[in-house]
Amino acid sequence: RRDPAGPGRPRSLPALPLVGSLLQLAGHPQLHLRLWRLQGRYGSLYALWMGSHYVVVVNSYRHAREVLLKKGKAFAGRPRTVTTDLLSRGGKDIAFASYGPLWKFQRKLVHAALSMFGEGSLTLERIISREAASLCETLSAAQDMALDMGPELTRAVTNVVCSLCFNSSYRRGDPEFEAMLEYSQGIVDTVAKESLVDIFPWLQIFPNKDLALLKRCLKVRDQLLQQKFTEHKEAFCGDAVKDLMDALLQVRLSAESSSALAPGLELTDDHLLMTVGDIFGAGVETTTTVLKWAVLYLLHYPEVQRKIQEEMDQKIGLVRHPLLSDRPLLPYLEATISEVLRIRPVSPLLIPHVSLADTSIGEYSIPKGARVVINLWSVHHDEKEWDKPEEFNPGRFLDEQGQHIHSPSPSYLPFGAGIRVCLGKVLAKMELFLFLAWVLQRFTLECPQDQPLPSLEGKFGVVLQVQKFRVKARLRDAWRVGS
Ligand code: HEM
Ligand code: PLO
Repeated sequence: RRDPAGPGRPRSLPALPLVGSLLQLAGHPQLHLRLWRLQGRYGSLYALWMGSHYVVVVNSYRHAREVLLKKGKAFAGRPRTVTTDLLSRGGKDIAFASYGPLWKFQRKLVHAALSMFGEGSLTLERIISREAASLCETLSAAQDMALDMGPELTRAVTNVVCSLCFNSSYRRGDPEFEAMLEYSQGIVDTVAKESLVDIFPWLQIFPNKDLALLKRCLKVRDQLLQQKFTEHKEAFCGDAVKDLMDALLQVRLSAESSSALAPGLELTDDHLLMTVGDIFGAGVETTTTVLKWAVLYLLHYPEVQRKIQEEMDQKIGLVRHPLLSDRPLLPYLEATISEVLRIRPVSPLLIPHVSLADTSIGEYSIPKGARVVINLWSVHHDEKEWDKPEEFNPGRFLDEQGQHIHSPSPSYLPFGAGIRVCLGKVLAKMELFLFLAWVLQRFTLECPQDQPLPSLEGKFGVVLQVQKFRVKARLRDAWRVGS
């Protein structure tokens, strides 16, 4: 079975019996950086062994596109791991479910529900703007204080997905929201860490205290999800669909009567719960993380912030609120968002893919069942594709006139691509644009006096986390006079 040098296979890291290539990776918590640097010795496509799992690591966009787009279906599987099985009750969600008819059905359902709730219509814009206004109020009240914006950004984003999923929202200091903040942090800190590292549960390489923490957090999450589910089931009458939860309940009803699902397939309560859990979890953690990265980079690059504000002053002014239809008017803000997503990809290794049949990448043969890790960090920091990749430069996404955004290199996949592409891409982009536009129209974000600029180093995990930092939100002069 262990045939790393099989004919036509990618070059492999040295592998020991049982633990595989663990020795090369242990002691490197920033796994995306370690895998990026290993290219120097092994080339951009290489393999390694995690215990009995054969893992192929892709570091170039050419190979990434082949895996995600050209041969998307052949690589559409997902591995089963101890922690993601706990999170998703054995893959009954979307993100950690392997390829199959139920996964396809769930994806289609959520996609349809998201479109219904407003991608393109005014509903989502209204929900996001309401939260943006409330965020600005909080910032106003905390003016000139050194504020940790983390919880405030999280609440704004959470309320958007909460409205979408459950037709509800949280106020400041709501104990249920505080509980959610805590459990979600615990999950982010522990889940999927072992997709590369814990190979044999019986070797117990994965720290048991992490597993205990994950189980504790999941218990709290499950209670919360179950409560929302029960409330919706009791109130559900079939015609007034108010949110994603209702939409899923309704589709299940009609799927049962119209046999939209093949015989033998069933959308159980667990499937519905885990699907909403995914959208809620992904909806909160990803967008919040990008907003924090954006704020952090604006502290480091005040001239970028100034340019965004100048553009807004010219095109929108101070009298009215920013709207989604302003996106073409604010290319520099859009370019800044693109650059944040490039330089600090939220999902630096995507979620591992699995080959569903014997196949190939480039000239290398890949056996069925191989785990394929796409290193988005490498794709976004490739020196052959990007001029000074570690430099934060929104201008690289603008055309010569500075009027339109475009990627100067195809080596850019912040949301993945192909049949596993992010389901929330449109929603996430709406949120990033509106939240940043609202905040920067009113406030200038600064590093509190006498404090060093916070670190730009991320913390690797299922999302690339930002270290905690404080910000001073100063009301812009025009708003001081006007108010
Ligand atoms: C998957 C990025 C926001 C829902 C993914 C993947 C990436 C990604 C890279 C993995 C693709 C792969 O494994 O090949 C992002 C970024 C976001 C964001 C950068 C924010 C800026 C969201 C939001 C939602 C969402 C707001 C929910 C509404 C999902 C789901 C999947 C996914 C359900 C799993 C898809 C599947 O496995 O079939 N996202 N995402 N994401 N995302 Fe997002
Ligand atoms: C975030 C913590 C939540 O409590 C649970 C959760 C659900 C879905 C996960 C998400 C977490 C992290 C980001 C993920 C998302 C599914 C798709 C998304 C992995 C673990 C990305 C970026 O791929």
